Amino acid sequence: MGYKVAIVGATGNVGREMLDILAERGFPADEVVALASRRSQGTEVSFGDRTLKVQALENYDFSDTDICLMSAGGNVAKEWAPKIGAQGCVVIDNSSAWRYDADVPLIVPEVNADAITGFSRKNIIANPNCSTAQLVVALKPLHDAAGIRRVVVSTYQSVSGAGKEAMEELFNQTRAIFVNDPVENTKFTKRIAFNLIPHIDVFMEDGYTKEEWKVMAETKKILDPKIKLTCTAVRVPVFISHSESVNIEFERPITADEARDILREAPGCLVIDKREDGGYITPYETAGEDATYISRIREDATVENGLNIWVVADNLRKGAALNAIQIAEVLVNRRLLTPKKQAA
Ligand code: 11C
Repeated sequence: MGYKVAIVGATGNVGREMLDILAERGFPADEVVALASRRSQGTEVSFGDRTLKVQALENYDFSDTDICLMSAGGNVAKEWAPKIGAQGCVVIDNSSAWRYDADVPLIVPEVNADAITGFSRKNIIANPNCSTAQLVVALKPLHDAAGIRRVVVSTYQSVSGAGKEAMEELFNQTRAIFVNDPVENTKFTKRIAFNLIPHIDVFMEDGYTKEEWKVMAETKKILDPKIKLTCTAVRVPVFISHSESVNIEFERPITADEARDILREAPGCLVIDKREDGGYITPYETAGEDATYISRIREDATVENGLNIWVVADNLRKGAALNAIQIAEVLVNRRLLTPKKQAA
């Protein structure tokens, strides 16, 4: 007997990916329910070769649902995740609302699957920010091998991280520039077409943006609080997939060849690293893919035990929907959750 799974935010970029990935991976679900705000009630979404009618979150009873995959933003998560969790349904939330709560595990299965057992305190598990997820998948095997002391990361983040309207804004601005129409910004603070913007999420008091803060705080929670990390997050005119330039200082020596071999064997990683024209990955090539791609592995002689790497992944998949479903798979495979129908 399988699980009953609800997707909250089923009409969004990440919600639709979740439905595709559940079907693709044959997740053991007897029933999948698509939920969103009242505004989207009745909208149809695809699930494998079927179509689901979206129901209103506000009217849905979670008491016979086992897993809720939530991608509906921080405010919805703050209000609804505890209510849903209290009905015995495990919430895997994609927003930042619960990530820093000591009673909520923040999980990237390739990195810290064992930490998942803490979920039963609130019945909530958090999924990290997209730029953190791919970063820690690449850092974990290197940290195990040589001990990471400090990381300097610069992100090149696609517009899909900011939602469907942001993707439309890039498309509309690009078209407007070609046909000489006025260019309008609504979602971004400056023009994104043929430009880039060193600002994602709100500014914090210390001058970092919230996106940068998230990468720093989440890497510590998932991987190791002792790692020193600084981040500059930049929005780029790419539709899907985030890229990261990552400079790493290790405790112990590690060569580029050793790092390449380690990353080749590491879970979730795919190394494309030929030192020749085109011998590296670009974001366009990773859209729709599950792996975290790593290229441009090279030693940094300006610091002791330094390496530079280039990390790219589909932000809607590894950065969000896929990671959430991998978390659900850990619950299932480790028998941490019995389907309610079976338990009854
Ligand atoms: C972006 N990384 O690209 C953000 C989107 O905390 O889950 C995801 C925000 C989050 O704009």
